[in-house]
Amino acid sequence: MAKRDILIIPDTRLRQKSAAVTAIDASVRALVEDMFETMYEAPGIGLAAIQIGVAARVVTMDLAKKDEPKAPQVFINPEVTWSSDEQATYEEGCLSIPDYYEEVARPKAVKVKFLDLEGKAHEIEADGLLATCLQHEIDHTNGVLFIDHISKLKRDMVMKKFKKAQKRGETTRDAYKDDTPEHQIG
Ligand code: K1U
Ligand code: ZN
Repeated sequence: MAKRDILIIPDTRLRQKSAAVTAIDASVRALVEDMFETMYEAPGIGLAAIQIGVAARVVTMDLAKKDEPKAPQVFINPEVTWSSDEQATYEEGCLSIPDYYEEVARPKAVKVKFLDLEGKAHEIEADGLLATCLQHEIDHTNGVLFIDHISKLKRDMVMKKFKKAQKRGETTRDAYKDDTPEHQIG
């Protein structure tokens, strides 16, 4: 197991569409282990493989609360098969956009089909945080970021801030761990 570096915007790899997994072999199992180590250490509640630079349609997630036992979930080739007309708003964050949170409106409920690590096919109906997180992570597999769902004005501000940080050589999440004014938006 190894913790990997998480890509930060404006890294263009985050805009890549990931390829479907065709065989669930040792390399996929090793990838999933690395993703969980990276996600738990961040910490985050979800992670798509492209966020560690691997363009494969693999998602890890754990929505357990702090006082609950771990509840790791793996979604291979996840795909939304149905979404509700009703929308729900949730304040989202992204490990590839450190320390930026914004309200995003998405379908309140979705049906998602996916394979598990044994290659077994599932289809689940999700709402609440699971629906939000699944949509956020499936977006990653298609090169879409949550800032694509907010106003252009806000998105431009975020991109400007992270492009400036990149110019300063701040290309890892560690660079955003402090609270200096140049890291604040608005
Ligand atoms: O995909 C990612 O970048 C991970 C992201 C998932 C997500 C969060 C909120 C709404 C939709 C999707 C995160 O995990 S951001 C960090 C976060 O939300 C969190 C971290 C620690 C404890 C609780 C939440
Ligand atoms: Zn994200």
